[in-house]
Amino acid sequence: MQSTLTSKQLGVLIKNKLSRHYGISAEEADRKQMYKTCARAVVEILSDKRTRYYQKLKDQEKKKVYYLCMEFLVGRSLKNNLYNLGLEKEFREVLKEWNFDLEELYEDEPDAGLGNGGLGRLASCFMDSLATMEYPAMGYSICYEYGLFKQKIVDGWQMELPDIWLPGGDVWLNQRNDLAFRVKFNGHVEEIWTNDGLKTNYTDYDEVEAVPYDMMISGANSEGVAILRLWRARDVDKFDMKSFAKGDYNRAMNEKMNAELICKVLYPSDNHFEGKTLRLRQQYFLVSASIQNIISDHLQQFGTLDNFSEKIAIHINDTHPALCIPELMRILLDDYHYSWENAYNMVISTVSYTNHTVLSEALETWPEELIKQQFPRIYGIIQGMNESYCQEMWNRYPGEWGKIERMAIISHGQIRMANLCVIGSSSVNGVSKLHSDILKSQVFSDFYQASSEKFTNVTNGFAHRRWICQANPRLTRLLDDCIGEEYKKDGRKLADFKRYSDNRSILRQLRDIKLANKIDFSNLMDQKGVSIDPHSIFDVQAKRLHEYKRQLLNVLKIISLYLDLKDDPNLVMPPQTFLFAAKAAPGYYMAKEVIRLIWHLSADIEKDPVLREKIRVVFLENYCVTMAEALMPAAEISEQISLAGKEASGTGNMKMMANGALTIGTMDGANVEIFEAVGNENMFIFGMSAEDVERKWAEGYEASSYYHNKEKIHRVVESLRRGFNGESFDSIYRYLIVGDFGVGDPYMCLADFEDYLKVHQQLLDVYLDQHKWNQMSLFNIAGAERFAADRSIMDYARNIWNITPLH
Ligand code: 475
Repeated sequence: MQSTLTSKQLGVLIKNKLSRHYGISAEEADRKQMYKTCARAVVEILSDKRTRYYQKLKDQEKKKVYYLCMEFLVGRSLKNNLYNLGLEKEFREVLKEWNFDLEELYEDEPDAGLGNGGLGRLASCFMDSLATMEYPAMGYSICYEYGLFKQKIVDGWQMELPDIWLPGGDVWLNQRNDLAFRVKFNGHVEEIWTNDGLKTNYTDYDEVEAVPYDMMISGANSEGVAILRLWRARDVDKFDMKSFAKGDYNRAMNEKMNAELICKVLYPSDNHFEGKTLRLRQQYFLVSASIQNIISDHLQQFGTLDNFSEKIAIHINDTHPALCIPELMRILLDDYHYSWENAYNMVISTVSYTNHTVLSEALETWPEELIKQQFPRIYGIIQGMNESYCQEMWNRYPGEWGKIERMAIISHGQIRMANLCVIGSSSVNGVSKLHSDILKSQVFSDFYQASSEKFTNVTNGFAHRRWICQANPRLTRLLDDCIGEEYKKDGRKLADFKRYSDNRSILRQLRDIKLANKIDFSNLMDQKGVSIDPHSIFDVQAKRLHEYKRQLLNVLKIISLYLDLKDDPNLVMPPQTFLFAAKAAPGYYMAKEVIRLIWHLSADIEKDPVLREKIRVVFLENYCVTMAEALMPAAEISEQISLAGKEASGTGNMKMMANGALTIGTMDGANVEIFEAVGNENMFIFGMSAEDVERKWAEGYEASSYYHNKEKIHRVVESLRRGFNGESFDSIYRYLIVGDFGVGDPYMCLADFEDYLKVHQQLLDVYLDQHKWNQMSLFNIAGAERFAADRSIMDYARNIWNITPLH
């Protein structure tokens, strides 16, 4: 239900809070104080709503899902919650009386950037759907003190600055000291025989306290409120009084620093495994606190764990929380004395796992020794699971050593988290049809043969209320007028928009909306000192910087246009602005080189008055959720050009299409399903398919032969050596042509280059036919119908978690 507060009641609520927290009146408050006060008012409204909702959930004794993820890329909360509560109008009115502008207050909220990219943003979109559709659910993660770094570009170099989000972000967090748990690390485990059999004795461990900070997320136009529980580490009181008394304050404080280090900072690598001990400790910290919390809640409600897997689903988002499998085993075995077999079955039937990447460098493997040292009991359990699984496979596939070795959890001194997840859960899913097929046929093919029933697909989605209704109010009004408001609850209704594909007035309005959004975006960038021509085509590639995503291929295309224009300044070409937004992992050299190339190419073009009338390149600094919310509605061309087979799904592709951008892309990830949705006539597909790529590798791919034999490629690659804006890019030339170990161009940019150029030209030709373009745009908006996160969540609920909503 929408909240029924009147403006008057709201006014009283806000005034009381201002007085309590600052001792001031509304007239005396500054913007920061007013933002925080509004946030506190919303939190209070949410608390009441949650109390009612949780009572109902409890009464109905419904099965719940717990979603464990190391990342939630939340972004801002004030606007989202006001929108979902249906209170934007009331807040706007009250604030106006005191001369505050709600839109300005929104800008005072820092982004909660507790995630890297796709995986973390997906988790946040899912929380919105779970709340809106009133599924019993809770998210668990870590309350990082610093979120994903802030990006600054200095002379083309990416600099990383700390993201201090808590001052300003903390108003959304409700500290729950009453729900703290202790997490144990290190120490020793002994096995002892007692009258009741073999017992384990765990001694000499270090303890850290995990304190939950709850963030509430309102469902849209529903009674639901989801809770995202973020754990912070706190020193358990082991203050060293002796050292303190001797004046050794440093030593006295040492313990504390160590404990609190755990949730200091989010690791900034996306699609890449970072084998740091602190990261492993973060993972166990999340998992242990969450599982203890789940068990204690369950016992409180039911008084027994015998019905645990009937009432609880635990979902692990990628392998990062994989240790929840042995942790749950540990508690069932050691604390509640279930037999190994019973515990094992309970765990498997409770846990499900989503894989988000096939990149081998992202696969988590931890040294056995490290796991043993950090969590000795967990290590013992993993060993036990490994042995029993290998034994089972040995019975099924006698003599097939190679196969069994590939499926083992422990091999060559390493613990393979993906294998642990597949073995320890009842469901394994990929995030697009193509990706799930690749999991079955390649990454997990042995497991698929052994237990095909575990494998399934759930194509990703995006929170369409956030990414259409809140981010693009103009388009929302048009949709409301054309198809009514039902699509807000039921994304599939967006398909009704197709009816307007021949309506010239609607198509013109679509064009006007896009232009207005582009002007808004240009104005926003103007404030940051970046000038963009809103009348040029906005060609957007916004995503993490990664070789496989091939920002470089996009740059090579732009360089080709650049060289064409240098050769013939009179060449007719519609003005285009190529917008890049991307953070590179701090230690990722090639990614940073690509940013430098984009930056210098941009500077080079700016110096040429003829060129810059036709093509401009803009690198948008510090891409984050809030910037994406402004950028998606302004995008006209969506660049989704990963090497086929590598992008698990992509979700920016969905957000841009839903805002009317046309996709130029490869048959990769969810692009394949976008293609199914809109058809060849409404999308620009180019390049090799995933199968073509496999074949090409098998045949032997030689980047240098493209370089030597294809004139356009030669010209572009050569220009890298000459450089731009006075900087040579020999590093990238070498990456493409020479490569490490003689394999140049590992993501096959050159193989797809010519087709990409050709299709880009076709796209420009269509752009000149505004009517056709607008029609295609409309089909994309309507076709986004199947990518609402609500649909993904219904798939998970029905096919994996086996949960039903409140009503
Ligand atoms: C995919 N992150 C997108 C998105 O499903 C997909 C991995 C290891 C360590 C740290 N971070 C990661 C990812 O694997 C990740 O973000 N994957 C992304 O998940 C949601 O849409 O294609 O690349």
